Amino acid sequence: MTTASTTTLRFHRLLLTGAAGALGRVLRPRLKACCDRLRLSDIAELGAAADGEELRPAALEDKAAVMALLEGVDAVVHLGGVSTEHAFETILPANIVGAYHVYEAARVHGVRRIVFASSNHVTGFHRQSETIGPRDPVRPDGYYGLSKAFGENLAQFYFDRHGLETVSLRIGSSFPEPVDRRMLATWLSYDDLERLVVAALSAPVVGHTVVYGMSDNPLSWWDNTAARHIGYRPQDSSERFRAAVEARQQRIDTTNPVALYQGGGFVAQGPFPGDCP
Ligand code: 15L
Repeated sequence: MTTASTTTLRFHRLLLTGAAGALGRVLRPRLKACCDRLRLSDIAELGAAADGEELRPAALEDKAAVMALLEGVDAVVHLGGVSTEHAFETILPANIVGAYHVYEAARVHGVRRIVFASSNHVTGFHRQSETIGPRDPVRPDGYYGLSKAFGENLAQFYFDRHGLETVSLRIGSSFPEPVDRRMLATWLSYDDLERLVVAALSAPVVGHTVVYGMSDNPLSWWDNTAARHIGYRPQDSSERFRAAVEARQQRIDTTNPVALYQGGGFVAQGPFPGDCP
């Protein structure tokens, strides 16, 4: 497997949660260079263990299971949980209760660092005409974005109270290529995703750092200076896809909230079962 990063950092045991998800499957072969043992967890099927891999299925809402999952682990890449907008009742156990379990288990087991897959949807209700950075107010665009804001606050609290370090990655749109005009700003290539995660694991001191997960896109809504500080140097850009995207999506309806806000379609989802009429 060719990897995009050139890290020499090695943990003894690194845990990847959400390993069966879309980005988990991308990172699984690429994180091996960072560790002797890669522990993989999910509630979905993980396939067969390759050399150096340990498979540990676990539900994030099961505190005892998460406590056992983090035993003997040096660092965590926490992608687990629900990764799109859903009813609050679906988000709560996996993303809110589950994140608490991961941090509590990390504290108990003396884990050094967590790389937390947050999301751009923490700030999705900022307008596309704004340029914002991690110090601007959060404006979550749904229950999913709210749960990621909770995760970032949890990370800050565990650093302030217990010294447990986190890099929260507000991931944009990590797909093989940008498929619409919004993604020309939010796209994060898989190689840059790997570079970002490896930088977040390797930077010597991070405290709790919040960065955006984006490639070197010429159109951008995010000031990502903090990502430079942790050593992230994106090498891909959405620019080479621009002509194809613009040909496919020729008109933008600027009265549509989806085209006004950074969160795109997430800002207009719901109501969900469980919401009051
Ligand atoms: C996310 O947080 C989602 O996990 C992903 O599926 C995309 O929808 C992405 O945001 C996005 O904003 O494009």
